[in-house]
Amino acid sequence: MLTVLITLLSLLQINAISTTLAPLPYAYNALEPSIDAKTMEVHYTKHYQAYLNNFIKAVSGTPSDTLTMEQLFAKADKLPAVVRNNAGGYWNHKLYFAQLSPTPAQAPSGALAQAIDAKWGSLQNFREDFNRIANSHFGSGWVWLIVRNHTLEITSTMNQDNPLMSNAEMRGVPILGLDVWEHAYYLKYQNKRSDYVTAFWKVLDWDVVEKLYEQAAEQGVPVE
Ligand code: MN3
Repeated sequence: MLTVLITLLSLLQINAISTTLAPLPYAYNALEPSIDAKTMEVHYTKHYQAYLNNFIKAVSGTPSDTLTMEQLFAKADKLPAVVRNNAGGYWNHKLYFAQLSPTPAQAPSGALAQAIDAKWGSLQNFREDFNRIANSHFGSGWVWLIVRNHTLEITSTMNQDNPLMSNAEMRGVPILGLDVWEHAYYLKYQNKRSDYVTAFWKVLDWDVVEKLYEQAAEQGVPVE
């Protein structure tokens, strides 16, 4: 429980950059059968780790070395591709792994549930919209639920970009992020991305999404 809490707290500090990955707060096989153990292990220990390693290598000794994640993302359009891709890769995966759980809250409650109902009418309608965007996203990227101008929006980004970046089509604070890179699902689902997207909802912990929503609502959000 403490590990989960620490992970969550560090997740909420978007400026925090650590040089090592915290251990995953659940076992690689804990999300079976929704997400298989091999995918989790390779995704966490190879892909996520590589983004962090390559990010540190790319910024070492450069002016970017002293910037926070937030500052880096704010000038993402001016960064070398290697910095932007790996900074995004690190941050996006931090969110991804922290929002998954073997014992997830299956639905939002409180203010987040109200905001989803206000925008989409129901959680099911929201999921249908989100799934449509996730299933039709061309190539590698991410699909997000963001807070923008005090409202919720669904958006997607290419590669390892995210909605905090200056170049994002729709900027806002991500409170839920779905990795639709093939490395996130191919071992188990092959070309059937929609089966992975369906399975994702079974292991998404809405408590985490809700905490991020509350924080985003408190702090205010970037406005175009
Ligand atoms: Mn990934």
